Amino acid sequence: MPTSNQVLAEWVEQVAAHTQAEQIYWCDGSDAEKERIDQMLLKDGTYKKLNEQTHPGCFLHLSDPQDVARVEHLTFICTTEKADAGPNNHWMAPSEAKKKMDDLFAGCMKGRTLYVIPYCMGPIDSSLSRCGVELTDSAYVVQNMRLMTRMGAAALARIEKEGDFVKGLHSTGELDPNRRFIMHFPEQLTIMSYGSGYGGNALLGKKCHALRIASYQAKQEGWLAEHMLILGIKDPSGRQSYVAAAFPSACGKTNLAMLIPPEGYIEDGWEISTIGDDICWMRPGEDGRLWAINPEAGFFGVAPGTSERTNPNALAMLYKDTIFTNVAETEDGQPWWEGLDDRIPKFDWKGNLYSGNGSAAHPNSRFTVSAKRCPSYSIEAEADQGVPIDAIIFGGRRASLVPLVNQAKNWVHGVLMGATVASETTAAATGEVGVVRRDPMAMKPFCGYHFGDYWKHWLSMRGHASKLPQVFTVNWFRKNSDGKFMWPGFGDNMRVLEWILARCHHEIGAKETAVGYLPEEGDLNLLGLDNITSSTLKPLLEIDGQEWANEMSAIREYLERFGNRVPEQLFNELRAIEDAL
Ligand code: OXD
Ligand code: MN
Repeated sequence: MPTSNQVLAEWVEQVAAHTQAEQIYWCDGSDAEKERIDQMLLKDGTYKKLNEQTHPGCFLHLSDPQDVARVEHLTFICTTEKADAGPNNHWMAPSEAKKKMDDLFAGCMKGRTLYVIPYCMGPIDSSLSRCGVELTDSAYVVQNMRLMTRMGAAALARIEKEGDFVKGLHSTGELDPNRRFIMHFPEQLTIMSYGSGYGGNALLGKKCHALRIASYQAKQEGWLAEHMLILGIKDPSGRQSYVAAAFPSACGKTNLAMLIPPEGYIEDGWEISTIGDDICWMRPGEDGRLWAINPEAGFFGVAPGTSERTNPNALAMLYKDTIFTNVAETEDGQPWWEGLDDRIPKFDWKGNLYSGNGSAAHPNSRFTVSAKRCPSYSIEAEADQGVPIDAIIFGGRRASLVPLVNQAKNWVHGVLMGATVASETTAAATGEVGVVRRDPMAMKPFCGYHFGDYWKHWLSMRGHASKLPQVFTVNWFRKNSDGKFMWPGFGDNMRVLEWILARCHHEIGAKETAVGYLPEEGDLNLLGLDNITSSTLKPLLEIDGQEWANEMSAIREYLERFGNRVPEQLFNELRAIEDAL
């Protein structure tokens, strides 16, 4: 399936020569191709077939035990000027990075096939979508990209029509952590990734393209590429609203995106639909609103904790045509992970007999599945124009301080809130788990340029869109003095969403505090919630002046670390809050 796009044809030839690939294979995205590659992966042991009766078309892949998460310390933004990458990124000079990667790639595909994957991020005919081509020597990557993007002949046709595309070069190399780098060259719309087969490092359409490179493109072109789920909510009157929500990795974005409301809500006629669970591209429309698409076509979700109680929609989609990576396996060949149910698996995520000690599935074990398999997936996710966003939510895991929900007073305040949210780290990235770190807009690992410029870009949206969404923070993870979660979360988060929408549509008042608008006592619908009354909820909806004054000092210190690129408006807003406190 060679191409009429000269740049692409020459790049493929040049990479094949440099890597000494044994053969070149152009992916067409067909069912026959999928079947052929599945069979090959089964034969070479990359895949293990799961129970065909309970999980038809599902496969288990166990990765190298040292290659199970994103590697932020090995991920670089290679802009000409170091200052443009900002203190939020690791930086390497483009020439040095290119030389390092050329050395690693030299001859690395000897005896291997070079797969060419043309892909489109977003609906194939949408003007909001962008295309890329990933060259990889991993057939496992091909099968994941098939689920996560619109890949193959249709994407290639769009690339040939448009001309430009993001170039992504990937090799699993030797899977040696000492020979592993994920390099981004935003100015050249190029990605080079070596030495890992893990999703966020290897499926280049996802974090590398749709966030790091796209955030850079979005800044040039006046839109936003964000680490956000997109959720549709229809109320009993039939009014349809859309919410985009940013949470750090492994903080429940997939669960929120697929939420099933409490029974009373369903009876009343509320409906939730899923547009996306991880990435959101938003652009100002002619009507002054922000219109959003989910650039992905599938879900690469965290398995542990997914259950009939926490996310029935997710569970329902995982019984067919799913790739499981690093989960455990039951005696009869079913995938299993902690939190699923009380069966004891036979094998752990390394393929060893499970001893009963420690986790059987890796804490960052994953499922890859087409979005179309999700019962709550909405046809609106395929709409070329996207969906109009009413509310933007920023969240994180905070055991203390941060209330259940808080509305920003205006856009600048909302940007300040987003820029300074903090969360406890999770197993989605290599490193210590449970450490509180600031994770602006949940983009700490994913912003392709200097955070100061990024916040300026967010503020500039006021000039492009006259009807911007309302901005909120949420915290489902507050704990009491016994270390217990104070809010039930999951489906009950609907109660908070209802309040958020009522605020967006100017239907309800709020308690004004120095740090934002909070629900008045009695305004959150608690009907049908056992053990939670307005009074037990009180501490979750209060602001402690002294603690928040301390938080503001910490925020000032944090912003100052980004130097003079931080927009002055954020400091003005901060000062106003400090005065009010
Ligand atoms: C992801 C992540 O895989 O954020 O979505 O790590
Ligand atoms: Mn993510």
